[in-house]
Amino acid sequence: RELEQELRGALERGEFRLVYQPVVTLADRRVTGFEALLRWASPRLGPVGPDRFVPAAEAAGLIGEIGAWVLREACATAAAWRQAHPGAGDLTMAVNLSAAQLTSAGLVEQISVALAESGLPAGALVLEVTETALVRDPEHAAASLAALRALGVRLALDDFGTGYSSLAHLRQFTVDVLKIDRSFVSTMAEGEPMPAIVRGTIDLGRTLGLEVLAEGIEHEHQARLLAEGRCDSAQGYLFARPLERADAEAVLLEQA
Ligand code: G
Ligand code: G
Ligand code: MN
Ligand code: NA
Repeated sequence: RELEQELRGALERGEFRLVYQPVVTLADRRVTGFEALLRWASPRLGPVGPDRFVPAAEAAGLIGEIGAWVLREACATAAAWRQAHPGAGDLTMAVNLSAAQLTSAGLVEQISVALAESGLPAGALVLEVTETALVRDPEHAAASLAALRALGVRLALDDFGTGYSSLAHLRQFTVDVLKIDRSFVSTMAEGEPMPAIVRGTIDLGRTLGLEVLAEGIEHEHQARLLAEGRCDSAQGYLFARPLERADAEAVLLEQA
């Protein structure tokens, strides 16, 4: 198909880049890390979002090399930022993994290479997986997560609550961070108490000793309520959109 056709060679032609969305602490709104988000500017098709091209790259058998590039680029960037910005010595970098990536044979090797080449400490890399990806092949996924954990990287459960959320999964798939999906945050209305599902998810995460991160914060009242509710950290347009590299660096300079 046309998308797959255009994807072939896109990496070599330099058509991919990463943008970086800040992660902030809710208590004092400091940037503690970034989530790397892949962008593709196709000369023929224009900008295409990862929602469309990641599945196409999987179908075309290209997700392995694209994913490896994302990991190398994100790790190198994080390592450079930690060195250049005195206040960013503990900065984390999160990278999204699709279902096919999670269970691919080369993943552990790709991550080891990205860490070794960049010098980024494993604990600074966060790998985001979705429940949907985990339940596709649960045994294989659990084995992959265990292997990743053994490398010392951190694991985040992305879009939490939108997949086949079950408490059994939280036991079967050990993670470090719970990311509350933005569809739940968007139900937080001004002047209203915390929706029970958000409250319950924060409490569940805390009880399990996980870091709880809320996604898609667009309004000040949401940030305040989540902070009061002891949610640890957040991402969202209220704080920053996904930023081009130079703009992300400016954010780090500002808070140095
Ligand atoms: O940034 P944006 O809203 O366009 O992201 C849309 C979706 O694409 C999200 O679900 C996000 O997790 C996914 N995504 C973004 N970057 C990457 C990437 O580098 N690899 C994979 N597998 N998914 C990504
Ligand atoms: O599935 P995942 O959580 O990885 O998706 C991340 C996507 O969410 C990115 O494409 C990013 O552009 C988008 N995003 C980040 N913050 C906000 C926000 O505050 N509101 C909305 N609508 N989308 C957001
Ligand atoms: Mn994500
Ligand atoms: Na998400």
